[in-house]
Amino acid sequence: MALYLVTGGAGFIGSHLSDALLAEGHEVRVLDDFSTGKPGNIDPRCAVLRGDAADPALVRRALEGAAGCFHLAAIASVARGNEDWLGTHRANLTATITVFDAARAHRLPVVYASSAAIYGNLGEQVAREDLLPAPLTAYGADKLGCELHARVATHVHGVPTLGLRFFNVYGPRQDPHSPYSGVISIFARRVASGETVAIHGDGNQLRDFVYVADVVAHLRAAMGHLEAGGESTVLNVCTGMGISVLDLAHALADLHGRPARLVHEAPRQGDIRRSLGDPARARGVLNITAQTRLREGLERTLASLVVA
Ligand code: NAD
Ligand code: UD2
Repeated sequence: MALYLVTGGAGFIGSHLSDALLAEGHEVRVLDDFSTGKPGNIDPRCAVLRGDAADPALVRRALEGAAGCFHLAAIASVARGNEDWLGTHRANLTATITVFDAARAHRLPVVYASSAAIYGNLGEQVAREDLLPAPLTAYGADKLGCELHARVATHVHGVPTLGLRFFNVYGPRQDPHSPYSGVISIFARRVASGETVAIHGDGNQLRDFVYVADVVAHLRAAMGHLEAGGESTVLNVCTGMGISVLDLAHALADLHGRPARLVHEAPRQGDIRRSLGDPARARGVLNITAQTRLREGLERTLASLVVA
């Protein structure tokens, strides 16, 4: 059993990961500034450090005695990256370099969150890891920067790194109240409370939605891969199947047994038209695939809202 640092452990994905690590008998230390994360997401068995993941002294302290780091802290909203370019840059890239730098001393393995946003607009192509990245947003550019600095961490400083390019993650605990949150949590809450659902643009934009438990399984497998001496690399975390935003709104309304009430709004600036990933490389390297079907994941997400 080991001690792991989870940055962003008060957030949506980080809190599910922490729960899974605790269930396996590991110790978890969370570093979070609570900018979007919530204390209530954190299991009381976790040790908590409150602060900025771009603070070098704090991150060094957070890594003391740890066997590795899952670096998930970031400002995850593409829209916020458009509005606050410099502020999100500090959280999304400077903090990642800070973590790699702190991991240098003991060459600790770092599994970090990259994003499908690094691909940019691929037209009809399915996103494969060997395609040339061409991000279209500050968020995507910073996540690509994380991958480039991970190469430096590995090749110059001997830090094992694995970057996971998450596609659109969804599930319980994704904040349904913030306008910056993921589309499924926003739609699920609005459908459940009988409110209208806002479709940005025509709604035919396509996304590859991956359930949070599957993302957690990839994160754990990635750490296991590095601990076993596996190569440092980047991998997609996706299902390989897409659904349009419009069909998603109808699917959620159907599950709720009521017709969807839709309003169309202006398209979001820089919105990717089609985001669909190829999971083959992750399957090859980590021997893992996303298991949860969209319908099942949506049902669990809706059920969590009813209980909450
Ligand atoms: P989230 O907002 O729920 O979690 C992020 C956490 O990081 C929050 O608890 C927040 O308080 C914390 N944080 C932000 N800035 C910080 C800082 N400077 N110092 C310390 N803590 C800070 O988002 P999430 O969906 O759980 O995202 C987790 C990671 O996965 C992020 O790196 C995000 O970019 C990435 N990602 C998410 C998705 C998705 O669909 N949710 C897709 C691709 C990549
Ligand atoms: C998500 C992640 C981001 C990133 C990227 C990977 C979130 C919040 N963001 O960005 O972190 O890594 O995936 O590609 O999870 N939409 C509506 N109405 C709404 C809200 C959204 O139509 O009320 C549309 C939106 O315009 C977009 C789609 O739904 O076309 C998905 O939006 P999103 O914000 O959930 O996620 P995305 O793909 O911008």
